[in-house]
Amino acid sequence: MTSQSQSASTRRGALIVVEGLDRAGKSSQCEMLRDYLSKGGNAVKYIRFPGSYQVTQYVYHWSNICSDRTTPIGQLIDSYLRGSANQDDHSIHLLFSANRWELAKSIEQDIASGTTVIVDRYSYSGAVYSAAKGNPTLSLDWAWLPEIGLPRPDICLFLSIPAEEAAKRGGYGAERYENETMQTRVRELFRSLFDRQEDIKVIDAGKSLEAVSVDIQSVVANCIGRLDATGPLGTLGPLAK
Ligand code: Z5A
Ligand code: MG
Repeated sequence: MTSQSQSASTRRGALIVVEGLDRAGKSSQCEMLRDYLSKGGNAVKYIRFPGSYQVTQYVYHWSNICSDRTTPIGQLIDSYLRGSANQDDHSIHLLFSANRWELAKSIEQDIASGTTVIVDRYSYSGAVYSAAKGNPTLSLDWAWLPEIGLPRPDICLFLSIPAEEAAKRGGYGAERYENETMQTRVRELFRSLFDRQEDIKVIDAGKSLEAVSVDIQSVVANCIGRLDATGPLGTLGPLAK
């Protein structure tokens, strides 16, 4: 079989990004979606950012990926988030982006070979959290620039949750961005970013875990069903003006 006819016979996987504020339930929902798709016979991987691409056992319908912030870049980010190391705002921003770039090729290869990849936080968090710091030389537009050219999600699910509901889910922890002021700015910036992006699907994440999961399954099934018509995986472009 030629490589051309091989690729023509392999249906590509979908790139699904899950975004949202702290405690919106992103990681819980990514895991539930991974299990749901795996049980349905799909090859599926799950990546968390900031983190590393750790492929563990990969047998038929079962796969697992976790993030443990152990790549050299992941470690720098981890110590910054925990407050044990300081970084210039631009510098840490570019490290978050580099953490995505170091995995971009693997993501593209997985998608091309028919694996659906679920990503927990991506470029949208990257741009928004950095811009939320209010540094006058770090605007949302500046923050988006290093993301241009990364694999573009087929769909980005934004888990929307009121601040009061998020606070009930365990409150804010010890990490750098986990405070009310930062979270309010982040919420506003996600809104401005999504006004300038396509393929964002807002999910009401204030419902029960199971109800949110069912809503996500339906959106994702629709996205996977449209893949043949969607064409090859795209790349992130500049923000609309
Ligand atoms: N960051 C950045 O600055 N630049 C970047 O490029 C990237 C990230 C990628 C760490 O992210 C920080 O990195 C983050 C942005 C910044 N800063 N902050 N703040 P992270 O992804 O490692 O951590 P996180 O997402 O903020 O926190 P989280 O705790 O992992 O949130 P979550 O994944 O959305 O929620 P969860 O773990 O699934 O659930 C949280 C709790 O709520 C848990 O007890 C659940 O059982 C409960 N839960 C979840 N869903 C429900 C429902 N539906 N009902 C009731 N309870 C629920
Ligand atoms: Mg999480």
